[in-house]
Amino acid sequence: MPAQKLLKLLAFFFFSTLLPQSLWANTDHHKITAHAPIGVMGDHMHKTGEWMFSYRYMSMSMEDNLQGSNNISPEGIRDSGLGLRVVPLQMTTDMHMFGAMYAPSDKLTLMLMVNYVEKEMDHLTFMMPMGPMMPMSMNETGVFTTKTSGIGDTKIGALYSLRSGDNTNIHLNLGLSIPTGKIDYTDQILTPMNTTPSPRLPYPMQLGSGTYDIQPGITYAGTRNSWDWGSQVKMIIRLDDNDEGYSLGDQTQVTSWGGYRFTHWLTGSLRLTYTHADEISGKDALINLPVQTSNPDNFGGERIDLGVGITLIGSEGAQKGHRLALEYETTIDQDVNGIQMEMQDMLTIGYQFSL
Ligand SMILES: [Cu+2]
Repeated sequence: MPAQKLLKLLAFFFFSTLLPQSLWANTDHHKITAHAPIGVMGDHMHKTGEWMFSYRYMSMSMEDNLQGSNNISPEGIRDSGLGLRVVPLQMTTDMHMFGAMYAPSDKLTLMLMVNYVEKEMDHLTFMMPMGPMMPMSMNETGVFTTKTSGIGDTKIGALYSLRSGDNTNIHLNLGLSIPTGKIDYTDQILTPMNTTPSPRLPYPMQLGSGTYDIQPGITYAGTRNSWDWGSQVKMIIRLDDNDEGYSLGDQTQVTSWGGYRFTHWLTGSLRLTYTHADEISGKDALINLPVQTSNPDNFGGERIDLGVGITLIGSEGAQKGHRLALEYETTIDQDVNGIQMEMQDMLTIGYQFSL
């Protein structure tokens, strides 16, 4: 790992852990169960015998293209000399995530998460001149949209408590992603030859990784007075190539948040997330279109997202145990491998109920 990346990781730990500790170090023992912003998974544990059910809706939006960290236009991509004739313009990913948590003991919380995913991508096709006699110009274009939807990968996990104090908690995250999402979706496209076949769609339009992935991590969370904060480091490690002959890139994510409780039923939060992902290794022989998303090298990179969130907490009567939360994240810095679409923002709305 290059020194610059290591420095970024250390900076996150400093701001999330040491700084808040020293700012708010006092002897107040007012204990509340703090949750991270709704976009963070596996942030909290439960007490023996407790169940929690959750539903999250997450919408992710990508638009325009980057080469490294610089913007590149569709014409720039066409003229890049890489033989690219189809350019993605926009992509939305909507996910419906259903989760359950159960704690057989105070030391251990088990998790299950099932996803339904919908993806949509708009493209611009630059038509090939159809021969010397044809009047069609180099700039003739067409547009088309591809869509996929279905079950995504299923995640099971265990949270194991390393330290449970009055004000701070540390636990290990041990996750396994099971490849229930299909990776052979097809849809109709518009080729530079003005034909409309339905080939296998490029990697970002598939709904799963096709591999068993382990997801180890560690989470630190603290709370004092009306403040709470935390930090989580999580990795995704692909165990093998999938049946189509590739594996998505491994990923490391560091996220740190701070929250403030305005009243007993309302909290607000700020969060910074750093994500590093590798390119795809291997190749699906059936993904072969003149578009950047068909090239395994045009995957991975790094990015920083800034999130703002609110959580409504039901603490009395019929609302007890219910939470409703929203988090909006926007990408503030991004550096991609090769040419890729630019991440714009993410919205997560979630409902949690514990008993
Ligand atoms: Cu929970």
